[in-house]
Amino acid sequence: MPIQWHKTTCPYCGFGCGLMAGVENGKIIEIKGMPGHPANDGMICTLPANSVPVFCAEDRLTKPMIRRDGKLSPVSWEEAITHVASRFQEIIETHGPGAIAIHSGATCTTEEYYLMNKLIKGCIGSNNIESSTRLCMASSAMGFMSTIGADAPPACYADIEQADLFFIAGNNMAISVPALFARVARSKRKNDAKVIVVDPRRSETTGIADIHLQIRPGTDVALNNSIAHVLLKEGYVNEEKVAEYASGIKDLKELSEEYPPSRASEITGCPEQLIIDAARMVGRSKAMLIFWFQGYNHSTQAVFKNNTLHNLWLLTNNFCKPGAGPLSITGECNALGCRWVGGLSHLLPGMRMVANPQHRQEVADFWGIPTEKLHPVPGRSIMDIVSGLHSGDVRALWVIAANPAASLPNTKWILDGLSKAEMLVVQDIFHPTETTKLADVVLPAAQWCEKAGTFISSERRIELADKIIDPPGEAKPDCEILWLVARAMGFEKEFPYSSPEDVFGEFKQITSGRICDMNGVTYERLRGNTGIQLPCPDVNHPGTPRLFTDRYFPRADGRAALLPREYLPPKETINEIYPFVLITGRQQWHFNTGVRTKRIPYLHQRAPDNFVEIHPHDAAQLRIQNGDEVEVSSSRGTTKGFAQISGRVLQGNIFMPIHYGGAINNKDARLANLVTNNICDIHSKQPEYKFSAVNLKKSQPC
Ligand SMILES: Nc1nc2c(c(=O)[nH]1)N[C@H]1C(S)=C(S)[C@@H](COP(=O)(O)OP(=O)(O)OC[C@H]3O[C@@H](n4cnc5c(=O)[nH]c(N)nc54)[C@H](O)[C@@H]3O)O[C@H]1N2
Ligand SMILES: Nc1nc2c(c(=O)[nH]1)N[C@H]1C(S)=C(S)[C@@H](COP(=O)(O)OP(=O)(O)OC[C@H]3O[C@@H](n4cnc5c(=O)[nH]c(N)nc54)[C@H](O)[C@@H]3O)O[C@H]1N2
Ligand code: SF4
Ligand SMILES: [Mo]
Repeated sequence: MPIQWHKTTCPYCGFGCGLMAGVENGKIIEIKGMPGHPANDGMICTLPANSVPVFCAEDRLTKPMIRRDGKLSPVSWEEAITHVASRFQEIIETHGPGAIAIHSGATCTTEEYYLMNKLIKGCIGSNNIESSTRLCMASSAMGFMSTIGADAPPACYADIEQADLFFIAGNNMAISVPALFARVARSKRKNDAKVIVVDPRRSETTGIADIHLQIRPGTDVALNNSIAHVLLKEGYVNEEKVAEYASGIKDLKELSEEYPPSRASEITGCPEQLIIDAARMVGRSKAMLIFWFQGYNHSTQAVFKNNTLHNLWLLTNNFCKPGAGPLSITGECNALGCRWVGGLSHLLPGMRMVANPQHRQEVADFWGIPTEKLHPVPGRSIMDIVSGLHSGDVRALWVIAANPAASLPNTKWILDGLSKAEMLVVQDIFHPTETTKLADVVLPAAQWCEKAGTFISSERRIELADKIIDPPGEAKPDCEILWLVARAMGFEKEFPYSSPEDVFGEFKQITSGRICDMNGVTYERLRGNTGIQLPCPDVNHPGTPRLFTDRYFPRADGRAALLPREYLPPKETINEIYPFVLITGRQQWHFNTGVRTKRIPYLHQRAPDNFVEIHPHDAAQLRIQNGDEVEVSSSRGTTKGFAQISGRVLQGNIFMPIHYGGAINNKDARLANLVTNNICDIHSKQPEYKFSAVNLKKSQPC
């Protein structure tokens, strides 16, 4: 039988590349890029291109398991579902709905997020639902909310070819979004566009920069305020025009007075002239496209970094026109879907807020429940859920498609919290993971290509990732597991679905009239094609490439907000005992906590062990040589990796990837989060993963 090719969407980063999966004898044998797709036009990057082995890797979960006498043992689905539902119910009856929480990854489908939200918020009456979006895009979402009044990225990928300046901040897109980087690099070459990169490291992305602002970690707000200072001082801002579409120019002007380039240079460590040059480049640009990522969001000033960056495109009228605007790429493949379904504890489906009484009423009416059933107070953030496990206020946690034991900061504190759960249910595709190892119940899920559902990419494009092959053994699609547990808890009427398509058909109705309106989207319309950009209110609507082109923003006065934000240093401070700043981040060969990628031999062999980038001067002082095993320790724990001595990091900084696990206090410790701090941005509750005070030394042989 010849290979059959099926269209699908990439399950790794949030750029949403169109892929083709080749199937032979019921097995996926090749993945390639889809020619003509509006995101990648045939290109494919390392992770999906090598993902075939993930479908037949040894540790795939094929049967539910329950922990008995300390050991996870296989059971039937019926037993697993009854056990989970009855334990959840007992805990709710004894301790109230707030004792239950769900935490999911951002690779779930829109339909799966919708079911989780309906179950916990609408049926159980708890808002304790979180997702990796809290660790990833919560600050971008909050940044958009405060600046433009809605969590709605306005620009689109077609802008890449029309921009004359790319402002790339805290974003190593050459590694994290290679298809985007390829387009940016091509546009630079063909259109002579300019590139500014702001990053404390010399990264793969800084290679194409005309200006690299190698700032000290955490100092972006001072830099952005100073760029605003130069723009305003040197006549690049038409203040009258700006006031038509944005409020706050007077206050911003006042604040930016305090950030002359000389002061910003002291704070950031960047030469004064380079800051001025960058500001002039911004001022002269006719179409500036802005990208930012975790160098912004993983910070205690995360939302303020977002706000001050938004100030720059607003000041320079760089939005809602071809080639210009803020284009926030999401980390995981359906992070935007997650946000729009309400996958955080303060959100409700269809871009609504828990704290808004009208929104609660609309959702309650839609679900046919009394409004009082929807708790009026936002639930716990994931870090508060862990605090709740420590204090006993949270007793049960259901983890779906996430690996919090490795991905959350300050691992020891996280593991202590997770191990206090009376009921930890983990629904994954692999066992063991750092989190399944702690579970009371493990539920085997079908993965990408083995189930159907929609993903929404960073340019608001909704696509169908259809079922192509059967899942192994008894693994079930996450949707099905969710509705089985819900029904076993007594919510048969609320969960009548028999397919993800049914779920989508219901969910889309609650998006009517919202910016994420998907009423014109059907599985039929999506099948085999390259998706539709939302909003798409009816079946004849072609989709919406750019938002707010009428320059009306959904805020009280219809204008966006210029927000004056003071620079504050990172919350964690270095000291004599912990004199280095640890930055954590990504590399090419692995994805997040590496659960899938470490099981792909080609990828694993390229990057089998963790490393620590060290500045040559620091290495010399500590007598560390390339390849030496080094120990990185903080007040929270110790981890290890191999020294990579390079001028990529500033003196006093070290960098470590996040993709490796390993036990605590043991020679195998490789997990960066053993040492990271769990302080969060107070607005977005997102952890400061990119700034931890640590010590560094050569490991002593045992
Ligand atoms: N290969 C691969 N691709 C991925 C992933 C993966 O694990 N592997 N994960 C996906 C996910 S979930 C996400 S969220 C994205 C993340 O993608 P990125 O955000 O691009 O990746 P990171 O390496 O976390 O951080 C980006 C850069 O921020 C810089 N940085 C650190 N501190 C600061 C600061 O204070 N200011 C500024 N301006 N920069 C700073 C770091 O030096 C780093 O180069 O990647 C996605 N794509
Ligand atoms: N120190 C530090 N820590 C970080 C970061 C950092 O930069 N520095 N980055 C943060 C960011 S941006 C993110 S997004 C998070 C990511 O944190 P997580 O989302 O917790 O980590 P992943 O490794 O993506 O875990 C995904 C899990 O889902 C499983 N899975 C895959 N597909 C399916 C499926 O279809 N169904 C089910 N049920 N399971 C599935 C995988 O096997 C894996 O166990 O990490 C955060 N942690
Ligand atoms: S750029 Fe992102 S979406 Fe595109 S193929 Fe690579 S990982 Fe997948
Ligand atoms: Mo992420």
